[in-house]
Amino acid sequence: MEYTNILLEKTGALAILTVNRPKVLNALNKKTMQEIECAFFELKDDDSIKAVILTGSGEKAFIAGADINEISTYSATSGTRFAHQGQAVLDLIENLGKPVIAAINGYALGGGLEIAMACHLRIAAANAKVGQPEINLGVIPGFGGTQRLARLVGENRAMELVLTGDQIGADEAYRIGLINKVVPGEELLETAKALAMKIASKGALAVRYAMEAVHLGLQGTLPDGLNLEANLFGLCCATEDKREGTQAFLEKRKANFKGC
Ligand code: CO8
Repeated sequence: MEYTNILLEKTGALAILTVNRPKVLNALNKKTMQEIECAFFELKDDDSIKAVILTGSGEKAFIAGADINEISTYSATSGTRFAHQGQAVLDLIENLGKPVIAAINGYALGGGLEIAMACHLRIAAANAKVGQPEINLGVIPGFGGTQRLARLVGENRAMELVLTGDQIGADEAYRIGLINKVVPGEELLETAKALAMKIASKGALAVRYAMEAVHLGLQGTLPDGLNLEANLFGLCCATEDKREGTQAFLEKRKANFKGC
């Protein structure tokens, strides 16, 4: 697929996907969502890629939400359909099997915050602002915001953000556990890259199973989660990476993981 609204750059084990509609603060229209979906399918199948960074073009915005021009045309039926389609793209990101890091370089509002929350880790520039302003448009979050925000920061904070539509700054977002780290804007991409490469240097299967255990475990009961963890631990024990990781420790050398 030829991409017109995103940029996809691959360097070694790392891919950087940049939403590239700076004139509208990288708002997510249907075409952009299709391109993001296509790119993530490509990255999922590309065994050379071990980590992905998602960011936005320009210095002002990560993603300022779904495209309000399109939302203004939705009926009940098409609104439901597009919410489902958007949710499927975010589910693809969340279940990619490799870490996706959101590098939040400015506004992450509405669908922008929702896509950042579908990523596994979030780093923000100090000037970033995040929020779920949908209520100001007479709608509610539709790309999973009511669900992922409450899971990340708790019902109380999520309810406040969703009902007021207020934006909060990067420091406050960090304080409530919505983002992992705040850095000066000029250090954002390098910090995200360093984190991505640190995780990419681990055993890819262990990384995948760890994400699965945390994410799927949170959807069910504690006994179900513990059972899942034990089964995935057992799967790890069958890998070459486990043999290499434990041997390397015992031989006092650095492990060289192969992802198998
Ligand atoms: N959609 C379309 N265009 C946008 C959007 C957007 N979300 N955000 C900004 N733009 C456009 C502006 O219209 C403007 O265009 P133009 O230059 O042609 O007038 C350009 O981007 C620059 O924006 P501003 O002039 O407004 O820049 P400011 O610095 O003054 O303000 C803000 C920046 C505060 C980010 C402001 O642009 C804003 O409030 N944007 C809208 C934020 C918002 O409400 N986001 C939520 C959208 S709804 C949503 O995301 C729902 C997700 C689930 C949908 C499920 C079904 C599909």
